[in-house]
Amino acid sequence: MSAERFYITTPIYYVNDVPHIGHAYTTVVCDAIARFHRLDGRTVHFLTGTDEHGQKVEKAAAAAGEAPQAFCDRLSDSFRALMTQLDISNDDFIRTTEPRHLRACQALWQKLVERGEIYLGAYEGWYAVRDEAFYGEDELTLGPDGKRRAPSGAEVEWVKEPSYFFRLSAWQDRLLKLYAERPDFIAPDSRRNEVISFVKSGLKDLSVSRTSFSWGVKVPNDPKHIMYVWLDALTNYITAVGYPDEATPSYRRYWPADMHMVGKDIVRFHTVYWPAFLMAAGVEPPKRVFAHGWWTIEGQKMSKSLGNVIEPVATARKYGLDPVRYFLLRELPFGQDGDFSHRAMVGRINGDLANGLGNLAQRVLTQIQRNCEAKAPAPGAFSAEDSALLDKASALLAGCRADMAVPAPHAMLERLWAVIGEADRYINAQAPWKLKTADPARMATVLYVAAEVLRHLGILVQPVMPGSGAKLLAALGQGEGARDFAALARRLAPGTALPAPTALFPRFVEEGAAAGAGR
Ligand code: ME8
Repeated sequence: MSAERFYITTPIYYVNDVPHIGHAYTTVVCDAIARFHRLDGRTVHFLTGTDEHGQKVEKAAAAAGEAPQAFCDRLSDSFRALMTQLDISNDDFIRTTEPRHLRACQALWQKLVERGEIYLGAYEGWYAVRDEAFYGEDELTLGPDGKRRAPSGAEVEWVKEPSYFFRLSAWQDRLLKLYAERPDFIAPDSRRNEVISFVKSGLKDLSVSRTSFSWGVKVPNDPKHIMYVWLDALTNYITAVGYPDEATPSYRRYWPADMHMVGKDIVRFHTVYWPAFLMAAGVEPPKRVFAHGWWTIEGQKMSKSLGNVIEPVATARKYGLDPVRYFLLRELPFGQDGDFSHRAMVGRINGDLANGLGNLAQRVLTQIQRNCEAKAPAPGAFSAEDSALLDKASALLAGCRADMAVPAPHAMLERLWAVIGEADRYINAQAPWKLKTADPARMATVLYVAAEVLRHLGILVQPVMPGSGAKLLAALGQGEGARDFAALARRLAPGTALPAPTALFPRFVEEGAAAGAGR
């Protein structure tokens, strides 16, 4: 990974409702990746935002009895607040109702018209408002309630109206060529295979405008039509870096994006429609689209009707922000589906965090505080055990880089936690508390080695748990200038003053169990 810039995006979220844990998940994943690259010395541009047009949002605004723009302003604010509440380091927050975006959409449309990629016709077929997607008859199932549904479960309705079409059918071969030439354009492989077989099965021209409602970007020179919300939404990724001003420094620096992170539900839009729109307009497609899995909640699909929608801010308040960020990234192999359960969360908090990293930090820092005059001790010659552990800590960076290039944040965390386990075993074996009077010089070496390993862990855990990583580094006397990955090449300076440690991760105590736990 030698490129010095890195542009990563989340999907822009529909403002038909307030944020839930799925939105938080994608955003936290991107945040960890963005922070990782920043700490590794790259110039990162991390984009997130809200998708505000279309029939789904228009209906939600009407149901709330509000004008669409006022409704969007309110809901978009709740997503913007989410970014602060989850400690998200996004560089920009785009809203599709902003003037910069309307301008970019209309410019892209104009370009497609000029290049003969858009023509006027009439659409007749099925449409699912919930998915904002068109479906073929063969994709639908007829439920016992007599309603036709899309594969996602969304109800469809018959739509018949004049419409502009994008010549998607003409892009089939060029899309297949793109996938063949750039095997990592779609990841993971299971998604790539699905997309390739979908495209091979034949592409129809895509309806890209609607006339039956009005909440959207107007088609240039034909304002009865508004643009299909996905053409509008996808364009956000180029709007944000300056399109249509292709000569502008941010556009030249950041486009094509290094990674569009999406959920598995919206792969087709990002890997078929989006590269086709861009190639048709003479714009370079993004480098990569990664589709992650979906969370169920206590074994069930998350849904409003089941009343099990997990609200991210309340969840962070209950368990702690960094523990939730850790859980989301550690609990499931990235790319696969997983289950969000209270039990699993508490297991991670008390096991991995309180008993794992928290306990290691506490025992090492407390001994230094008591027995080394609250200063990083000066080590003597390293034993084979010392060197073995230090080498494992030094090897972490290369391993973590490989994990985050996949990206596999769960693997990065497993790698860090394997070293936590090693460090625990090392301290148990070396028993520095027994050396205090018998061999204080050896005690100093052991505690130095342990503190140096903690410093590595503190630096490398920051992308996932920025607050806790910073707290651990502060407890090791490491200021802001000593917290990036370049600092891993240096060593903890003996004599560094270490402030009195405070617990990194409190144990999670179930309500009602508190009295027992206090005894
Ligand atoms: O699709 N588990 O917006 P959206 C994991 N506006 N991730 C989940 C999830 C779950 N249960 N539920 C949702 C849209 N997500 C469009 C995108 S982009 C140009 C336009 C996440 O508000 C996941 O990332 O429905 C999914 O792709 C996204 O939320 C859908 O958000």
